[in-house]
Amino acid sequence: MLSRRNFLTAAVGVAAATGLAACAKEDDGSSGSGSGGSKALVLGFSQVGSESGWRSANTDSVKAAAKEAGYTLKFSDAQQKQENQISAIRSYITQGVDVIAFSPVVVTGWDAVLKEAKAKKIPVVLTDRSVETSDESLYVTLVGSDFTEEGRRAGKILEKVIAKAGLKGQVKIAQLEGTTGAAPAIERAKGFKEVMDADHADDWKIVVSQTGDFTRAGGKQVMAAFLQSNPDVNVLFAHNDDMAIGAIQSIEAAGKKPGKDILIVSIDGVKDGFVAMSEGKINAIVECNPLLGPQLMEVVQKVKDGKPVERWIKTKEGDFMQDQAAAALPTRKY
Ligand code: GZL
Repeated sequence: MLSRRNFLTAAVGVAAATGLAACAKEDDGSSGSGSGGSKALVLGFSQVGSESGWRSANTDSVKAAAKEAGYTLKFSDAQQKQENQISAIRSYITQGVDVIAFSPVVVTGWDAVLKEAKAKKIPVVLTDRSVETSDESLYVTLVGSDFTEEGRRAGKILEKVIAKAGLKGQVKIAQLEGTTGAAPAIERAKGFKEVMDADHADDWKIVVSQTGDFTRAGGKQVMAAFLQSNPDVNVLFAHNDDMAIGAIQSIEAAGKKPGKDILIVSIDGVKDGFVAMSEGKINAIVECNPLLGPQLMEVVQKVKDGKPVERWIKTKEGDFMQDQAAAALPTRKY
């Protein structure tokens, strides 16, 4: 797995290569005029898809921040298909954009297209998710969360949830994994397992684990199957709120009470997740902040200007127990 090195200044001299961008047409309506009549910076952005509330909030943040910055944004939605992201990146290279940014749907399979961008001296910025590559010059920086830490935080907050619920005896965990091969799925599972192995080797067990692909439909379908195969599950760890919300539908259809018969810990912190928490159906949420737009545009400008940037720009995020949900809801931004 990529060793994300914190705060190394990436030499961006190459990345700052002028790469004169053709004056781009508006692809997405979120184009700017640039400042003082100069050509607006042209940013090519390939988004994973629109699979979850988190993703929609992330897209909104990127588009709003690009408009605010006066950039010409060329935006594409890959519908969670890597081949669509690769062809979008190739088209940005052909168009000669100033900077390419993308959230890679999975960690592997990017070297070839990133080498093409490097050959054309177009700098690449990763946002949200990371890639596995042996050639660290293929991208300048990652703007995103520490998913392994999110997994650890989920394990630690589950301890509080179990104590608060007074759950005794063997903790039988069902795990709804994110998209297979995606950095958040790999790393959240890894972080959660670290806590299990270190502190709960004898009383916690993941009895069933499967991907729900970060979607509500996936969470609902897979949880229904879990309840058939493992009716004695008493905890659900979902890699995102959308899968947890889908799972809640199956838990209730099985005549069980989510948040009581099956304790639920989830990750993201989207509004619907907080609503479910305020209704007592989710017990705790580990926040994963999707509002990356402003930070991303700041980095994009620095990269264009050839200024050094940190190798990993982490997002700040909190953890929420059920009794905090109602008070937090009115101020949630996504
Ligand atoms: C995490 C992001 C994940 C969210 C899901 O940064 O990549 O993808 O947790 C989203 O909701 O689909």
